[in-house]
Amino acid sequence: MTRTLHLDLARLPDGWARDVRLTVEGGVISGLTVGAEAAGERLKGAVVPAITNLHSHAFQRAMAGLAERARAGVEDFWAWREAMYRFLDRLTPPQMEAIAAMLYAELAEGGYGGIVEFHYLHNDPDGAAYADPAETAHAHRRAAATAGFGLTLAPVLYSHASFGGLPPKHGQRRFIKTTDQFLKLLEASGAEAMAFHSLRAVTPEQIRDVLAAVDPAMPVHIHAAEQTGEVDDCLAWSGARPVEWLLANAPISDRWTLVHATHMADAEAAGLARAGATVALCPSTEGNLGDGFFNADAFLGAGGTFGIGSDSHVTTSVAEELRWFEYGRRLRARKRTMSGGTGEHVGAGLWLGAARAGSRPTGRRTGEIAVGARCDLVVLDKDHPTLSGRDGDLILDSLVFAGSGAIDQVWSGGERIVEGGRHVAREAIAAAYRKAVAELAA
Ligand code: NGQ
Ligand code: ZN
Repeated sequence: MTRTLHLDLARLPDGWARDVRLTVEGGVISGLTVGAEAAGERLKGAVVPAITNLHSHAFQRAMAGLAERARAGVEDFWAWREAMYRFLDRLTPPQMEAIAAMLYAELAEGGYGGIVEFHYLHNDPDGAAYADPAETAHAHRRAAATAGFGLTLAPVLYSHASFGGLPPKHGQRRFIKTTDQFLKLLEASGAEAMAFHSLRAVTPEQIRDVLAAVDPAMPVHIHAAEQTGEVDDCLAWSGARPVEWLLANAPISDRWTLVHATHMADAEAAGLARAGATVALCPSTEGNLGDGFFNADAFLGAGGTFGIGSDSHVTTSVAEELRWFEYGRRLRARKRTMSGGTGEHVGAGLWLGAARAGSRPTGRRTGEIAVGARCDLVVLDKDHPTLSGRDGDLILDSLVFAGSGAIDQVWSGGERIVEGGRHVAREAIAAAYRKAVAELAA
């Protein structure tokens, strides 16, 4: 189906333009004319590219806020992880679907147009494969379809508890696959991307065998160097730090997305940037879990690319993630306006950069209002108080630093999924979500 959209005001890759006509075919922008006569559907306000969320464990949305009680001495990342494992004791595929649909609807309202689902919840509560091994993958596909949200499914290989191929723990039974089972799952789920959970969870042989078996263009995702404990364990195992090990032993390239990459020495950060990998930063989760702060100076100084994931989903707002990143840098450096080149609008630079970063991790062009890119758009209400009197890139600076209430519409793959700031199917999705949460609490 071809559709024609008329954008009164839009942020194109090289600047703002008026009266932009888009033709959209199969969810992708196939034509773009600036200064066009009004035709088709008119989008008032200021239109910017929507963001692809580069990292998600959708089910964790339903436990956001449930692990926030102070317990002196024991409250660290690994204790949170135990709480997360317990949350999985009973979770069913229909509950996963309801939670994911709610999450995707809320993320759309927050400015995202699509998501990479880093999906490792493969097995039933006893740790046995479902009759259809892609059962839980399908649940996420249905959720994305319900929300009209662009999905890049990245099934995850998770085989071991820690470095050196240690046997999995009881709490990990729902994640575990062998290499062969995983390759079958990739097929059965129609995966667009794939993931190794972490260097802790797979062996070097598994990385080699999987990469030899899959489509050489398929995007690859992996968690790396999120916690100092993981860095120490990696050093003890190999003599190298996680990102250092990956750069030396895996074919890291622009096909790869490293999630977090929190603890990098300057040389690792520069090496990762030079290799062309994308970093999926998850600032709100990294803050929530007390991970540490990304080595942005070295990585960005070497020309590195990063995008945004919301990971455990303690917030669903793009602007909040970007703000956390920028404020983390400012707090550490005791300076202002850290990100971007001299004279650049920091909020605009962060937003547009995070949008563009969505292409390689998903394997499809997105994040720009340009011919050949997915039609993922955010329409901002220029009359909203936070945007009143703002023009040009001050619009995006104000969106990022003054609150995201101005999001009026979001389009994903050429379809409007948010209108008036609310997901078009929010009511039905929320009813199913409430039912799932009530079952889990029972
Ligand atoms: C995850 N989350 O896969 O959900 C992980 C916890 C792990 C974060 N790392 C499990 N934030 O890392 O072993
Ligand atoms: Zn993660």
